[in-house]
Amino acid sequence: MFKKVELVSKTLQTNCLIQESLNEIPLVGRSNVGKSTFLNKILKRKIARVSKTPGRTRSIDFYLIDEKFYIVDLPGFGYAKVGWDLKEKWQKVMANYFKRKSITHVIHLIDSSIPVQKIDLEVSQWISNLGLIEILLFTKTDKVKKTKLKHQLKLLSEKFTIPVEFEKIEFSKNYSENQIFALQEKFYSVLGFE
Ligand SMILES: Nc1nc2c(ncn2[C@@H]2O[C@H](COP(=O)(O)OP(=O)(O)O)[C@@H](O)[C@H]2O)c(=O)[nH]1
Ligand SMILES: [Mg+2]
Repeated sequence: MFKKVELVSKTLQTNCLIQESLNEIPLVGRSNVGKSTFLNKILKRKIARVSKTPGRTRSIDFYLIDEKFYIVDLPGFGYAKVGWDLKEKWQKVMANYFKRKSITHVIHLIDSSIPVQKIDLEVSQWISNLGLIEILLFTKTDKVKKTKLKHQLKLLSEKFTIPVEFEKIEFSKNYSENQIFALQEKFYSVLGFE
């Protein structure tokens, strides 16, 4: 489905972002939620570094998909050790980034294998205050027993005030080609492409 993927811009300075043009769909998540793993799978190449040390990726990376839209990898939050928790730098940088008119939806990655995290609820509220549509993407679903997964995702979803009509997306690093293909299609449909 994604035919052409290019990393077109990588920057830490929000005043150096590429011009607003095509739609862009940002990915946010706590450090270690599995964001790089997800990106590598959905982009089908090892573009994003899967890091053993949380909180390392701090740039804003624009991936141009089929010359139609961008998937934007944002710095992880919630890793206070490197001064990159929610209140400090993350919010400052993000407040600037999220002013962009080319953003309507935000994909918020949530670790399905652990209980809901306060910081995730704060980010969710923050996204909602900006008037953006939040889509929850549950990662690491392979770590939860199959018989428990549905219940666990329901429990987590209930903590977030996302309108029921919005799909919650599931993901595991063990997903097959076909499952990845379906996820790519979802990106297209979320942004209103065929
Ligand atoms: N079991 C399992 N582990 C995962 C999954 N996704 C990521 N991980 C592990 O979680 C850790 C953090 O992953 P990473 O992609 O670097 O997270 P990031 O900090 O959000 O970019 C790594 O050790 C990954 O191997 C998944 O779907 N299933
Ligand atoms: Mg990462």
